[in-house]
Amino acid sequence: MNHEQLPTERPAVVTCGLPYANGNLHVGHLRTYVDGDLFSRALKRAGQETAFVCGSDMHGTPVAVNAAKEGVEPKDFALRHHEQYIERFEQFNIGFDNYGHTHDETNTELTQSFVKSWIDNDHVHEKEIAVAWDAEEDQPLPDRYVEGTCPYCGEHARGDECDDGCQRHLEPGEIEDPVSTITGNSAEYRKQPHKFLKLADFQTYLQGFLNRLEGTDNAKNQPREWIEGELEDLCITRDMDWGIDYPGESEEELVLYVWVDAPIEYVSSTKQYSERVGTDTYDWEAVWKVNGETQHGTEWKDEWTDETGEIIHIIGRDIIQHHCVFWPAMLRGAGYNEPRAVLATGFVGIDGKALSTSRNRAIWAKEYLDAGFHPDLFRYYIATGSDLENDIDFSWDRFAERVNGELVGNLGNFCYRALLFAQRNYGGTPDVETSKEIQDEIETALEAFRSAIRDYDIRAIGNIAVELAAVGNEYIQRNEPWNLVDDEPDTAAQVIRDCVQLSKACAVLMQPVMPEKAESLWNSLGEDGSIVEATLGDALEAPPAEFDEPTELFTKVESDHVESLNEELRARVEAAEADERATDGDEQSREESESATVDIEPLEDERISFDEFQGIDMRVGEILEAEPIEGADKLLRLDVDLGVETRQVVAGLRELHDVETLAGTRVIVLANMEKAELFGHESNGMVLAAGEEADLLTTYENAPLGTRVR
Ligand code: B3M
Ligand code: ZN
Repeated sequence: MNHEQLPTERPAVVTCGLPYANGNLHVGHLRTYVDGDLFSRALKRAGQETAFVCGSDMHGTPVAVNAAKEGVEPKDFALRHHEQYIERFEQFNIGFDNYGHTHDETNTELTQSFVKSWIDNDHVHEKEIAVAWDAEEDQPLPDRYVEGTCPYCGEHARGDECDDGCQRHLEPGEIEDPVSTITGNSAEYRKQPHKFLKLADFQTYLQGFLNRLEGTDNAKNQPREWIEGELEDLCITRDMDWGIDYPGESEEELVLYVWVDAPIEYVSSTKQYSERVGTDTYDWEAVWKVNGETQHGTEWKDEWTDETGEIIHIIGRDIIQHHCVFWPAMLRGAGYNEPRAVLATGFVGIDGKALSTSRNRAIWAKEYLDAGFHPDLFRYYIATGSDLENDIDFSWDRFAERVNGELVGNLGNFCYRALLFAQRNYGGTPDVETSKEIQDEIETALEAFRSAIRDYDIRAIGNIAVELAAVGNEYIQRNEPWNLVDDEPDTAAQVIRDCVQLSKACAVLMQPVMPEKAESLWNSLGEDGSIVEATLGDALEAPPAEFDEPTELFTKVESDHVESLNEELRARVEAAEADERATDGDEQSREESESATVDIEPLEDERISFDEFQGIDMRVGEILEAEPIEGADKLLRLDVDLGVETRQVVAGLRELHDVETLAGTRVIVLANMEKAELFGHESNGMVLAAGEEADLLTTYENAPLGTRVR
């Protein structure tokens, strides 16, 4: 059974990955929060009862290691950053309905009740395992206290995550060539008893879960590989003081692994929200439980039921495994509901390179605000900068270009022109009905908004108002009302009436992405109350007959401002790089991986001749059929129509694209690629695609199949 389309009659919760309370937020961190805020506002706007919740991630070695560097207690350290995050999120108009933290009482209690429930249902067992140990300091080295080589991909990795390489979670003892991050000594392994969640108990369940899961393709497809073969146990305890105690009597020494209590904060934060507003207003149990109760046994929920709420997680793409494998197993083990959708976003790079906090190639959230830019401009840039799964590059040049073109030149310009003309000539909204043409345009935009919600297309939601303003600009330009006022006053009134209505629709539709700017436009239209209360239907209701002279919505970003910001960033990056070269030539930046991203390859120096290019035979084709190749996780067998013949091509698209949707896609094929045999299938040609995510090359219009590409 498939999920019913959004919005539904049931309550929803939208969550964002919890930020570790261990540092300052930069523009890369902000991406998921902007996207989550936008999506939850859009859902509310579409009539879905929604809570948007999150909290700070206070525990684990990410916090303990950084606190130790400062020589302060982890709790004080984490609380300080927690307070700072609250302020920062507010400054970016990220309006959580509840923002808690993992160390508070609600989460401590709920986490322990989850673990007790796993124990009671026989999903936990104890094993002795080898854990990394610093012999010199005589202390265990959990997670980020140790670094080494990933056993899966060979890249440099931290104790519990391969964030430079394959992004997999690593269990204690798995990392190779372990080195203590405290002393730099080679670590040794020692035997210690630990508690484990038996993920294998949930193997069949997880397969079904992934089939039901909605959201981005990476979240739906990547985990399939990770649940092939028997699922290994998940170690849920650590030898540390800082964390939530394991709820057993004899295990005082052990705290729970940070990835146990962190996602449970999603539930705790929803619970706190419910307690604050009252369960009549929002009932957390109606979302997180089935029929409001925890469920156990094998019977329930192999299919979706309509007795639950809608759980939607928005996360960075480096924590897909935690959210699409561990978390649903944790929920099910405790008898809770499952996520309906996981949206995993790409990273943010700076000026075409990976963001790196250690190299100071970062734009900090505070720095953006200090530069004097409105938070909504950043929100717009980030939410619409690429499709959700792809990386976004942030550069001040591109920021200025987009703000000046799309916001100042298009959206702002249209609304200002329309309202100013209306106010000066009619004192407000002209007293006529909106034309059919413009009503239809608005209805089309409303439908695009609804359909983007159904598709979790955050970028499309963010773009709609700007697209509608483009319609308005074209309309006002085509009708030239300023030439009509004297000779054709009725037509002039009609055109302006339409433009005022379009401005109102823009306000309603832009609110999820630019809430504060939408509120200003709403005020300019003379509307009562807050735009937060407005419904989608209000986009078609007449604005007040009278309003004051409008103010401009956006201001142009000046080029000398951009130049000075670029200069500042450049100087800082250079200083950090010089410093790094001077102090430690070998030590590669580890934080690089925090957003390993758009590292663009340098352009090829060597030129090819026109004749050589003529030897490359690229053709327009269309995929007729796509099917997975047995035993090959990444490969698909494609039949591609090249007009003159149909070719079989083997392509590595399986994990990156939704196999069902490939048939019918127009592609570009390198037709004279030498033949190859892969997993017993002949590959006769190569389908062209860009980058790590295999973004397929296609045609702009409809050149016939077989057409040569030059
Ligand atoms: N605190 C941050 C990260 O790994 C981590 C997220 C927890 S979400 C439950 O991106
Ligand atoms: Zn790896």
